[in-house]
Parts: sequence; C-alpha cells; structure tokens
Amino acid sequence: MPGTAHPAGTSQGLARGLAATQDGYRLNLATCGVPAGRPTAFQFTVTGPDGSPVTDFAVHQTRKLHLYAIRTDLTGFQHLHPDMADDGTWTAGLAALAPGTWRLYADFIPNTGAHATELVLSRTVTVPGKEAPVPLPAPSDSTTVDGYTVTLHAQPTTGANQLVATISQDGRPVTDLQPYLDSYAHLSAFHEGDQALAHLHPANPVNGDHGGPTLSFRALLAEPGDWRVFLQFQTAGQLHTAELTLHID
Ligand SMILES: [Cu+2]
Repeated sequence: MPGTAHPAGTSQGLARGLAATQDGYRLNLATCGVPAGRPTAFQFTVTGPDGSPVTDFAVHQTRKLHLYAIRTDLTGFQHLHPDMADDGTWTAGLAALAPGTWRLYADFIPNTGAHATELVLSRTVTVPGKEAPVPLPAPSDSTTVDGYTVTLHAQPTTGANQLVATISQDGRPVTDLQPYLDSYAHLSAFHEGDQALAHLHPANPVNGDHGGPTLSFRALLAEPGDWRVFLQFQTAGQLHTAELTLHID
C-alpha cells in the first residue's frame, strides 16, 4: 500500500469504483436499461447517509460530478459532465450506446467539509440488441490519435506503478498542451475482467498552454493484467482521446 497522503480532491490511488454504495452514499439509476443506437438523456441520483438525494457537491476538476461509461469489452468510453436539477436529479447526455452491458461510474465529492472524500460509485445498465464484442487489442506502448503519437510506460517502483506518458507530433515533442478540466491530461484505465476504474491526473503542475511532452502519473494500478487506457488531452481548443492496452505484471 502506498503510504502517501493525497491532497483532497485528487483521484490518485487504488483502482476502484465497482460498488454502487460506499460510506452511506448510493448511486441510483432512473432506469436499468438504455435504448441502443441513439443519444439518451440518462438520469440518476446520489443519495446520502440520510437516504435523500445529495445536492451539495464539491467542485473537483472544475465540475461537481464526472460520469464515465464503458462497455464490458472496454469499448465505447465516454467521460461526461451531467447537469443537476435542484432536487439532486442528474441528467447526462449519453452518446449512442451499442448493445451490451455497460458500466456507468459517478465520480464526485460530497461537500461535507474538511473531511470530504472523493467517491466513485457505479452500476451496470443493459442496452438491448445483439452484442458484437470487440476483442481487447494487444498491449502496446504507443498509439496515434489525431496526428499525435502517445507512448505510455509503466515503471514499477516499490509496490506502485508510475505511469509516464509522452506526446509527440511528427516526431517532435508536443509542448502546447492546454489545461482541460484543470489538468494537462485525464487518464481513465479500466481493468479487463472486472472493469475496475482508475482515473488519474498527471503530477505536472499546470502553467498555461505549455504542457507536455512528458506527463507522469503517480498511479497505483494494483491489479495485474490488462488495462484499457484512455488518455484525454487538449491542444488548440480540441480534445483528443488516445487509447491503448497496458499490461501490468
Ligand atoms: Cu480527470
């Protein structure tokens, strides 16, 4: 176990997010089915220890709640920022989902004061239709998206894995990453088999539109096996999502 204390509101740490309840908080979906192939206004609430919907959330990474979606085969990643009504009902604009079983993760911090802690709760929904599972791509340490080449290395240290990402374009180091949601990158990693989620941000301090080319994540991907990694970063106002499979021994 890493003995380090994390600043409040960061997402570094153990992969998690597979439970629908934790510390008295509960993720409640308005429906357990989502229609296939078209955008959906998807509704849910988070109830607190007193059983009523939570309406007071601390802002982290510029938003009060982050929602992630992934299908069982680790395809179809979405990272959304739903809107909350006054009664605590959240509505997320889910893009069209392909048939299959999807896991939806809500990442938030109940605004309970000094000891507020980040929670990630999840539930699955079924999208009807004939599922066409996609085999997990073989592990690779680099991938290309929108003309950017992203390489990712896991460097095992004492009990932890340090992840280092490097971004280049046409062979040149990229140094104009822009902050996106207060960070130069958002890394979402899903563990093959159980869909455990690690959502990580680089340790690099944010200083204007000058991020890159190297981003280091003090990550702990504790479970060995294959992880599907989605690295989101922004340049010139455009968001890019690189994805690759990372193997952890
Ligand atoms: Cu993030």
